Amino acid sequence: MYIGSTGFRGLHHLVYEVVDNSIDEALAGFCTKIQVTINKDGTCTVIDNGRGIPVEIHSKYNVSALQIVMTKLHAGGKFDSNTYKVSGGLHGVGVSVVNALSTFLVVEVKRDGKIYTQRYECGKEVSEVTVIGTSTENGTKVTFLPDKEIFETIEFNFETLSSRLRELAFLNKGLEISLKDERDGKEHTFKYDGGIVSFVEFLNKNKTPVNGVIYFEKDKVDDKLPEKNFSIQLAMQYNDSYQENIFSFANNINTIEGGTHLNGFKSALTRVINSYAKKNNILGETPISGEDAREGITAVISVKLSQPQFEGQTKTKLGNSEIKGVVESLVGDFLSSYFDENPKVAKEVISKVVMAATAREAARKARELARRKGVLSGGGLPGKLADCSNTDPAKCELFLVEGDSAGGSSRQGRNREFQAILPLKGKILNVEKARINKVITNEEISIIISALGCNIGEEFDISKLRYHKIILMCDADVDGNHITTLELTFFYRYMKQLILGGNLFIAQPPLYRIKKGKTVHYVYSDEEKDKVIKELTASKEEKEDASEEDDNAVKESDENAENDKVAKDGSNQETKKIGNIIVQRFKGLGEMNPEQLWETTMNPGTRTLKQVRIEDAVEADAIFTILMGEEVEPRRKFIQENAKLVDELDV
Ligand code: 0RA
Repeated sequence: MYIGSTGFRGLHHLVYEVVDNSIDEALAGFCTKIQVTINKDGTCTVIDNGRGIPVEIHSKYNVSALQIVMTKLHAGGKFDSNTYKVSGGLHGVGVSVVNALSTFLVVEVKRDGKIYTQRYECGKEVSEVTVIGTSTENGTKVTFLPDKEIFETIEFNFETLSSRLRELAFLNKGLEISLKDERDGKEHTFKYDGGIVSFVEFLNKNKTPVNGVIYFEKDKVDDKLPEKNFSIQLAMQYNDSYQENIFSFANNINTIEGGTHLNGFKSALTRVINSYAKKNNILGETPISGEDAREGITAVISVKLSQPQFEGQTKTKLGNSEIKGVVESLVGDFLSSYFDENPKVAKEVISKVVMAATAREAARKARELARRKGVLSGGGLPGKLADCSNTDPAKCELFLVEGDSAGGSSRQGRNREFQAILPLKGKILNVEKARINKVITNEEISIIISALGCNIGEEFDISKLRYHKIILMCDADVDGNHITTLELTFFYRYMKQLILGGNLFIAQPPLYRIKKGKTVHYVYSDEEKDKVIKELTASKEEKEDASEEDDNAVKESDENAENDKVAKDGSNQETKKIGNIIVQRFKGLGEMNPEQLWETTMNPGTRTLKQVRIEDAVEADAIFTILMGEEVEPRRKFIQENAKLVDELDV
């Protein structure tokens, strides 16, 4: 499929595909403004002030070029072969795909003093190209309604569009991109004359930088070999945190799986820092590793090339092998002269890096010690781990369970063939505030690392992963959510590959058990509980009990201590009766018996798991920084703005 999916992502890709065509116009130097509007009727409009799609009759097809661009696959508007096309989008298939996937689409072109329009339904023209007015301006306007027969949802999300458009504005210096939501009036305009320098400043907004942004760009244009054209932009700045935050792009596509451009940059950075440190005698006892060189770095690397090869699970890994060497040598040359010319910055950066190396060495020693004591892997598994018997990682699951008592129930309730249990002592270390040596020597974290077997950071090796499903299982309360957040922070910062690979899940334990006669319902939210109770009381015989039911309904809404007292039964679970319906509230995993835990939360046939994904890497980093980092003020602001979520996030 060209748009990748027919879900939420694919829907938004439609907009990006249209916008990509406008960005091509901007790259060719003819467009300065792109305006995206989510209309009240569910359509989306993209307007640009480029040259306008050509309208003249195409000699080969004997129809308007506009109609060809809009209805023929791969026509994509790339008539003039000398503008080297760099946009990725849907691999450049063009707006005709959007058209084919839309119930209707209307295009308007301002060109040669006139305004032209044509309408399409399900990708097919339903009118001629018609002149509807005059204009002294140039540009293209596309309005489309995604086909609800094709897409699971056709409701556009403002925030999703907003963060991608912001990213595109950063990547295309000076281009103005605006987004308006006519459903509620929300509006954003993005224009960054600093380009990716502004991007790095934005990413470091809630962090403390240690130097100014270092910027470098280079274009390699060869008129005789346009397919070899290549450009690179790099912006980087260190901050005083321990996280590495590098965003790489190829042809404006966020290569979340990295690739040769990223590898080239990393090699150059490590090499230049090592040689500078050696030359200036600031190298400590320990050699500087790549991870040391990147501790606290925020960087954006954006390359453009004419024939990108995208690989990997989500086609977001740049594969062109020649690019590694090209980037490594360009960045290497630039950085070494930059450090020579800016010794003050070089000193700041390198002393930070040397500190990182020292801490890492301490961590290594601690790990060695731990290993010798048998805490970490090296063959031995943690004593607390109740492992499964199957040894095929693809079939195995590891539950990280909150607390020993829940650990006990889940150990009894599980299927020991493929489910392993690791009980954790409550709150693990907040890795956002700790350097690697502390992280790795933290008992709970080291246990997680050794149980998983795949190590962390640079030594991460997915082939050693012992379980392909890792399931975070915490109580459905404020504390449980906090623990989940801490665990997510750890996985996001130290084993991001597991999230990208779709290995990380969050279990969904039920909140209530509702029993009437012999039927039992487990429900997972208060709304669902109310719905089930309503359904159960709606039946005929229940109506006879109406008065009793009313009494109990009043009692139920009255959540006070007295009610609790009445409600407690011997099993330490909160129970309420509504007529002949028994509603039992689970206050924690530990209060469920093993069979209940299996049935509701662990049994692959009946449970619900939430898969953890990174929808938006910029947003994810910002949220972890704000929620788990040092600065209090941004956190306060975030909580105020997201008041509804506070309960869930518990910060
Ligand atoms: C083909 C040729 C030219 C421009 C375009 C397509 C074009 C396509 C889109 C799609 C959205 N906005 C667009 N703007 C322009 C070049 C035409 C010329 O040489 O004047």
